[in-house]
Amino acid sequence: MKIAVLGKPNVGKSSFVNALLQEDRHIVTDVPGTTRDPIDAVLRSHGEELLLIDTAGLRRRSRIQESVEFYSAVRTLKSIERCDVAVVLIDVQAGLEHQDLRIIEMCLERKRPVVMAVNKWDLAEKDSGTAAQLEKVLRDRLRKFDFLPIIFISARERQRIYKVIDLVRTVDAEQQRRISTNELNEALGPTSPLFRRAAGRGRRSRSNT
Ligand SMILES: Nc1nc2c(ncn2[C@@H]2O[C@H](COP(=O)(O)OP(=O)(O)O)[C@@H](O)[C@H]2O)c(=O)[nH]1
Ligand SMILES: [Mg+2]
Repeated sequence: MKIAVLGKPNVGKSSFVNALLQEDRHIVTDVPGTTRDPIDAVLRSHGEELLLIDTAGLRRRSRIQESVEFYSAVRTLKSIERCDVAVVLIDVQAGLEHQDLRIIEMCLERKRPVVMAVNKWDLAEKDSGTAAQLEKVLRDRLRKFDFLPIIFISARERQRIYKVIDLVRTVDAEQQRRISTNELNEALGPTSPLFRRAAGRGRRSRSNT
């Protein structure tokens, strides 16, 4: 299974990949957006090899000769096309922005299931209700994508990072699932409650005209 790690620069993609690998294969620095030279990495998990695809932004030389990374839709798209499942990271302090919705949309348009991981949870001021409240806010913002699994993680503290992989497995299994004709008929066919309700509505609207 190939897992793309997506998100804007500085949300912690490389840190997340490093945390899973427990080694510093990727260079992470404290200067925003200075991760360099991403390499695909293999994570062994439950006797299986998972390919992790980090997505670096593009680098651009600024006036002060510093290398600054910026979000690149082209690179994101390349990662999406190579993957089976996408993990979209956001920064808990930045919240969910238009750009993040665009990344999620790009994944789902290409039929790649998405797990949303809210990173830097260690920096959030929180009490026992914070995660539930924030999850509700995020689902409202996600609108038509509100079905996505959402998990709060800290790549720095390695908090719940393997739970992300569990969720990846779950959404991948859902994606692989084939529904038999029988099951489909039962869900949508003439004997199903859904069908009757639809038919009922149809009759009512005809008799109204
Ligand atoms: N506090 C905190 N900082 C993090 C966490 N994950 C990443 N960072 C920091 O965020 C910055 C950007 O991380 P990086 O992995 O390079 O982000 P990328 O551009 O998405 O690959 C670095 O300074 C990291 O140390 C986290 O879970 N908690
Ligand atoms: Mg990076």
